[in-house]
Amino acid sequence: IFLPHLVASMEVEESYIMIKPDGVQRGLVGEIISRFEKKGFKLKGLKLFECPKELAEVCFLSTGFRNFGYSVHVEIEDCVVLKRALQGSELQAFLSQLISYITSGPVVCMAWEGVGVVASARKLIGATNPLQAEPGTIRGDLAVQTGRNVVHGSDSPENGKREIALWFKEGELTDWTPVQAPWLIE
Ligand code: IDP
Repeated sequence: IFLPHLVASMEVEESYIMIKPDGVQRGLVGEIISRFEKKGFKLKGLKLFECPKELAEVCFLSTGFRNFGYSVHVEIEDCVVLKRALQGSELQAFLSQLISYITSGPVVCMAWEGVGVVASARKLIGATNPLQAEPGTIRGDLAVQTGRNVVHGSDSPENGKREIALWFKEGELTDWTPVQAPWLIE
């Protein structure tokens, strides 16, 4: 989903950004990281990671439900029950597709911090369907299909925090002060 109403705030926020397996396979890691770096956000966590199936399920169950018109917040414990209930359904087939995509190769997990980073990152990334994403955005410039849209970005500050906690272990995040900080924020 694209959230044009998500207006950049003046708050310092965190966003979970992930380069999906197609972005890694296509050699776009440097290009994508560089767009966030050049904008002026601060990288707090970075790793190449093979997403376990269980984590993919937690992340995509809510997306799957949303695409079918339901608003559901899924926790890890709910997965087994939900998956059983969905067996044989269209929603389950869609979910399996999303899960095999995200587990098909390594992903790059990132935690970015900055003023208004959540909405700004969504703008840098562009619309979910790359054919509708504006030129100049990551998806607009580098992708053609929703099912291969190279990058993920959190859709709210709350989800930014939640997703960073889900994808990173304690000790994998670093707090530091970039020397350019006073040249970016007055
Ligand atoms: P977003 O990534 O722009 O926030 P969401 O609607 O949250 O978009 O969907 C999450 C991800 O699920 C998408 O980025 C895309 O990879 C995948 N996805 C969503 N809808 C479809 C679809 O209709 N076909 C294939 N993949 C989809």
